[in-house]
Amino acid sequence: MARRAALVLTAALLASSALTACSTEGPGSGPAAATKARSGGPITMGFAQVGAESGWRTANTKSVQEAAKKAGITLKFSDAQQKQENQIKAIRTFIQQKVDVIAFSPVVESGWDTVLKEAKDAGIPVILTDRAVDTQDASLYKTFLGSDFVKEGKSAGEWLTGAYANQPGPVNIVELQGTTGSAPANDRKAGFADAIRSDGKFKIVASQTGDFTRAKGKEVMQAFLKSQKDIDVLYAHNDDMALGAIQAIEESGKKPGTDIKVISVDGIKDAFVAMTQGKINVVVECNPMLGGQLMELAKKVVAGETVPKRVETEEGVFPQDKAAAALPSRTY
Ligand code: GYE
Repeated sequence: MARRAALVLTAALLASSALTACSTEGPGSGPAAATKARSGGPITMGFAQVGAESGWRTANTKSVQEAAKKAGITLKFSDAQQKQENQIKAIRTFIQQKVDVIAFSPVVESGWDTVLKEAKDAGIPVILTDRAVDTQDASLYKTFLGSDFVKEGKSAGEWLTGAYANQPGPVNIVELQGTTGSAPANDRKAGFADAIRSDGKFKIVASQTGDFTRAKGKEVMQAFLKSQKDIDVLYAHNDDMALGAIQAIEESGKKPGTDIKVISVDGIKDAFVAMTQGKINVVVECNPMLGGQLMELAKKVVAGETVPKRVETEEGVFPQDKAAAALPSRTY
């Protein structure tokens, strides 16, 4: 309320409110664009989630909800069902509701400037979590919390080049991409391509989106199996698509993990189980348990403290022979 009122008050008041806000803003941000530092009282966070497309997402949602509760932060949660327009609507609603902070995991990378500008003009700080946005204006968000998806793709590719180091080519790869235009799909594709580029024997013979879901992963793999007669490797951008594809491979009479090597990303329990059964060869971890760190960052940005522009999570790579030992301690 006070934040909004400041926008329409006299020039003198504007100047003083801008001064307070300047502690958190870089040079050049006008008073209307400034986030007013706030202290005390319960914090309300509007959280615009991508959807419920995967095991990773379910774990992420649970982590955010539990952490908000623990931190005493009131959470307004919205599920966009993997649609950008739903997320934009949710963010506009949060702005109308005058929440203290907006956190969201952008379904795709581009097309956010307008709504982020609206949040900024309303003085509401925005935290990007899990997925990044593609913008020229870094002042439209306070911080990003999540993974290095390029690195994940690279790790997947490096495992492959290592596994096939002493084998002749060609090595025919099919790729199941995540949601078209999303940061993890773009970056996991790029990182992987980078890692296999130096050796011409690795060939991506087909690459299509499976939208990060089991159903789509299965469907697209069925199509790959029909159109490609010689598939050595499946690279799936997440476990759910890999698990769906494994069903398709089995139904075609082939053995996943043996006839077709399977590389996946995330590290959900079901994927570890599939690894212990020999059906997935390697999983690159991507940590969804971001809730605790998100609430810490939210408290800081609402209080007007400076936070790092990018906070990355630590992750590992789990080849099949490490799966059984790791399975009991998997938390998602
Ligand atoms: O890998 C996938 C989910 O954005 C990192 O989204 C996340 C990805 C995750 O649907 O399973």
